[in-house]
Formats: sequence, C-alpha cells, structure tokens
Amino acid sequence: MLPLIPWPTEVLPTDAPALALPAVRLAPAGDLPGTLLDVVAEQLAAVGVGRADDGVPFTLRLDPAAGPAAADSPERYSLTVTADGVEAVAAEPVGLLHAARTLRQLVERTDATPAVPAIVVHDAPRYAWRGLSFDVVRHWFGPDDIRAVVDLVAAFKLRVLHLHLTDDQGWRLEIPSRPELEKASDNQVGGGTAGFLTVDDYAALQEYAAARYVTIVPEFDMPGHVNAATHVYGGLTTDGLPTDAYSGIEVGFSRLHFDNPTTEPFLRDVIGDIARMTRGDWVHVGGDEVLTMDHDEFAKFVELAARIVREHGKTPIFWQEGARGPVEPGTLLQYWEPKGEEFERFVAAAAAGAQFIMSPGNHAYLDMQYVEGHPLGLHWAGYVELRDSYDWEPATVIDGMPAEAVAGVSAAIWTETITTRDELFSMLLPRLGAVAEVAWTAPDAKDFDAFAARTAAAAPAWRSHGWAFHPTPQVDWS
Ligand code: TNX
Repeated sequence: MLPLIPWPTEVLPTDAPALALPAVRLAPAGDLPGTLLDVVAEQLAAVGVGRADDGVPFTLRLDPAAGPAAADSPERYSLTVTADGVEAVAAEPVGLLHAARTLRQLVERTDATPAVPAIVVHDAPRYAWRGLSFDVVRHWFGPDDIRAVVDLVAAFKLRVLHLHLTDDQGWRLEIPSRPELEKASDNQVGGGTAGFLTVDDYAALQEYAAARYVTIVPEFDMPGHVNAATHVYGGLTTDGLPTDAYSGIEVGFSRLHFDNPTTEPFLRDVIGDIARMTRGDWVHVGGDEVLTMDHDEFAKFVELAARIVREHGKTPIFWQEGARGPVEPGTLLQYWEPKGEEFERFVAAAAAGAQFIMSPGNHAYLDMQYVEGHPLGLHWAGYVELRDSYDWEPATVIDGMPAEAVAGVSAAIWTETITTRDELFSMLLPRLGAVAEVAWTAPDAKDFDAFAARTAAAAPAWRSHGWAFHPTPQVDWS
C-alpha cells in the first residue's frame, strides 16, 4: 500500500529492491532557486532523510517533456526511484517540489534506515486552483499556527491558502492607512484575548508560503460581516455611533451603507493597503450573507469593490453572492451553499466570463461535524464524514454550468467552535486529503476504499509530524 494522497496520474511500481535513503545529495541539473532546494531538503528531513555530500544522489531537472504523456499542466512532474538513486523531472520548479512531496510520502520508516520503493510516477493535477479557506477571525490563529497549516496544505500539493481576515468578531490584519482597526483585534468568539497580523507578520507569512509554492489570498469581507470595522469606525454606520463588540456566532446582521460618504474611502483604504501588501494575484472581497440589503445596493458594492481591486492590478474573488452584481471576465466566484434558485445566476456569471472555485458546504466545509454529536463543528450543511468529502464531482455541482468554468476546488474551515491547533487539525485530517484528491486526481482514478487504505497508511507520518487527526470509523486504522 503506497500512502500517496492525492493519488497520482500514473504509478508504475518496479521489481527493483527498495532504495535505502539515510540521506540524499541534492544534484540540481542547471540553475534552480536555492530556496527550492532548501524546501526539498526540508520535506525529506520531515521523514528522517538527511542531506549529505555522500548521500544517495537525488537529481532535479527541468524538462518540458516531464509528466504524463498528454499532460499540459505547468505543475506536471515525473519521479523515478531506482537502485542508483532518485530523479525528479518537472516542467517548472513547483513540479520538482511536488516530486519531493511524493517522495516524502513514499518514505518508509519501519526500521532505523528510511527506505523508498523502486517506482516511477508521472503526475499532473486536474485543477490549477487547489486550496483551503481558513477563518482566523472567529478564533484567532496566529503566525505559527498559520505556518503549520501552510505545511499541511503544501503536503497535499495544494497551492492556495485563503485567509478570512475580517469579520464581525475581529479584524486580523494591520492596515497602515487605518491603524485604529487594531482596536478590533482583541476579541473573538466567546471573548478573550486574540490578535492580529502586523504588516511584517503578513509579509513573512507570504514569504514562507511562497517558498513552498503556496499563495496567500487575503479576504476583507464586505459589505456584511463588518462589525469589527463598525465597532472602530462609528462613521460607517447610519447613526454615526460605533457598534458594540460582538463575540457570538450569528451571521448576517452587520453591514456597510453604500451612500454613506465614509464608505468608499474606507473600501479604498483597506483594499488598497491589502493589495499593496499582497504578493499573489488575488484579493477576496467577501460578499456573503448580507441579509439586510436590497439587491441594487448590494450590486453597487460588488461593482465598486471589484473595480478597486482591479485598479490595484489584482483579480477580485467573491463568495457566490457576487453573481448578484455585475461580473467582469476573470472574476472568481467561490461556491459554498447549494441554493438551486441561484444556479441560473451562476451559469449567467460563467457565461459573462467568471470562473468558479468549488467549496460546497456538504462536501468541502471541514468545520461541519463528522457525525451527529461530534464534539466540534456545526451542521447547517449536514454532517460531513470522510466519504462525503471524497465522493463528489466539482464539474457537476452547479446544473447547467460548463465544466470549463470550474477553476478548481477549495476546502474551507470556519472556526466558531475550533479553538486550538489540535482541534483544527482533527477537523482538517483526514478530510483535507479527500478534498485534495478531488482537486488533483482524475475522476476515473478515484476509489474511496483505496483512498481510505492510503489514509490509514499515511497516519503514522501524521503522528510523527504532530498532526492531530480524527480516527473516523470509515478508515480501518489497524
Ligand atoms: C457560512 S461560508 C459562512 C461563514 C460561517 C460558516 C460556518 C460563508 C461564505 N459564510 O460566515 O462561518 O457558514 O460554517
């Protein structure tokens, strides 16, 4: 049983004996970024494989012919393990890191010397957009926890970590033009001390993620979910009075007002600063669950926020509600709630050039309880056991939507009920592996029983990395 998650395009075991791998000597053919080699070494160090001049040769080479025969993804790669050493070949540097991640999952540590089976892998992802959306507002998770989550998503070859940074309970990112927002950082669900990413924290996090080929996508959620902002800036409300701090878990009650003269300057300051601080191409501007605003006012917010994001050279992302506004080609919409009556709107948005990130609550919301009575999580989208996270098809979730309109898949974890890193990881694992496989693996190569067996085989490594996981009865862990 090869503990590979997500399952690759082609796996060709060979008859050659396993290769002992106490240490590797990284042998880049041609110029490769030094940070890439360091991160490759870090992947192997995590499973006890050192880096040494007299180690087993591990050749890393760029070659457009890498990967499965028909693959055109820039992430395609091949990995070959023989008795003489290891070779990774990829079209682009990210593929070399994917090869190292595959190698990391293959390392067996049953005895003192790590070893890998002799094998050939040709691999490429189905979707380019493979991510996790992570709420660091409802309960505060700081830079160390976020880095641990970067490591986890990277291990499953995901490319995007979307951070939900603002909501009713707190504001989690320093905005230099609006320094008072820090006053809204020391609150979370249930009250208590929380925190805030400074400009430097945010830059360092993005650098850490970028070295692992993970892009941080920041979200400023508007025009709802803004109580942290109205708590600091009373001028954003209609009576000019600041709202009270909020530490409950209701949604939908807070809002901005389009015609209030303070509103557009606030959007321009916040979106402008976030865009300037962000290395990636995207800024998420929310748009979800505004339950107290009419259609026309909401549409004006969508148009304005998208325009400001574009003025700063970034691409806007909205939750699916963004389809209620004018949609420009290239806009990304994140599907989350199965609302059949909105499907026509989504199809129209796709026809206008929008692309969809699929995060269906009943499959990809990893803050849903596994089963009734599970000690953590909510259940508004149902109970989401491992198999529910695995058995779904992104291209057919929205009736009538062309398959090409799907940019990819994002799992999501909201933290109303989740307070510690172990709780967080026990909701992410093993389900994040299932969503990663939905995003990466060809539909006809998926098989839940095989996935469950690979999950069991991966668990010892998770334990040794200190990654908590939920021992769902859908897996035979023995
Ligand atoms: C819906 S998903 C929300 C969040 C909640 C989440 C809880 C979305 C766009 N909005 O505000 O935290 O449900 O599962």
